[in-house]
Amino acid sequence: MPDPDTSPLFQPGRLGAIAIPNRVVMAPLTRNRATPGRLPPPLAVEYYGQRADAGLIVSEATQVSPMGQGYLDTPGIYNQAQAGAWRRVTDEVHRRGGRIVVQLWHVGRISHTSLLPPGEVPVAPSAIRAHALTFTREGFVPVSAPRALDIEEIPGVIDDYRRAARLAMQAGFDGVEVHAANGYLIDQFLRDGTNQRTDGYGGGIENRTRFLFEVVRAVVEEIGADRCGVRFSPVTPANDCHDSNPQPLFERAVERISPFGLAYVHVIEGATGGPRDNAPFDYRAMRARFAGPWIANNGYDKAMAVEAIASGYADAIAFGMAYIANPDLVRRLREDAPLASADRDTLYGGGAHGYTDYPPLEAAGGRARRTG
Ligand code: 8OZ
Repeated sequence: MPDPDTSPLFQPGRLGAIAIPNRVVMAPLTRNRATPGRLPPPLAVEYYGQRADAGLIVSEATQVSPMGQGYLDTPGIYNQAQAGAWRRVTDEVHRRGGRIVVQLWHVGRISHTSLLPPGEVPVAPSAIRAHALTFTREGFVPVSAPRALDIEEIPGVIDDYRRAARLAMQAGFDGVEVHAANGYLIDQFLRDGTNQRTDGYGGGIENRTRFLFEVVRAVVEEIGADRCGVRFSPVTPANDCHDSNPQPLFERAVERISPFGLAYVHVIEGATGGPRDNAPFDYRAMRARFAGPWIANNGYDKAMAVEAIASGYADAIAFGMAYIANPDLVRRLREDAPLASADRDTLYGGGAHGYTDYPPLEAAGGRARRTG
């Protein structure tokens, strides 16, 4: 193991326009604590601020429109009030020396009518209901049946991403991450199990990657390619997404967006938050099709992270669950200190408990101690 000062995990680097002091990324983590206007809660200022020594923070998934919401109490970035509330978060992260991008999210078919504007049903590339649950005011319920987006509606959805990217800059974010993973709207367009359209957005791989391409192009036009990342999950089973042949699909997806000169691509290897080996996939072959920085994610420990960076495969590694209970994860990795484990009962919803009350290591050589 290289000593901490020379380990590649703690060397500075660059993700497009964003200079990072180390290669440890905080992965996006849904926490369901937004306030009624779908604003990040006041406690998010402290929560993200506590994690500011990450090389980069990716915010929790944040919907680009009211139709993009699929779970209770997730924040949005589609109006000025939301941008203003996020500004308090980004100011605090920057004050503490950090960097933060917002993850732009549209859930597509993974939603429930009770979460959408009155009279609306979820929208998707095709009217195929997912075998999936979402969390509503009534607890976990099956997602509602979606309707297929009319081709005339698609430019409006792309404009939702464009507006969100503009608001993200007003909110002081360092950039955005387009959420194209985990079976949500963009992923639904990519895969042949969820996209059975017969127009220019469905059929072969060129057509199924068109919506992704157009969303990324809109964001790039709005804020610049070097402030835009994209996240994929080629073989996750999350949210009932399927594709008959993910290897050429995801290789083409990154090849198609590579010429923009993006800040990064971020890939969840295996099943999101689960086993890394649930399905065969050649991530290095995918990586070879993309000319920019690469963030790898899912189940990495320090040794794996060091190896992934030292071998030239990845530029940074994103840690999800570890960031719930270890606000000072960079320091703990650096010092080989023990990691605290997250309380699963306080992941989604609630207040400070399980959110802002995980303590950092005590000064110099102290042990992690859980209070409260
Ligand atoms: C956990 C719970 C709800 C949503 C994802 C945005 O999987 C999510 C999510 C995770 O990308």
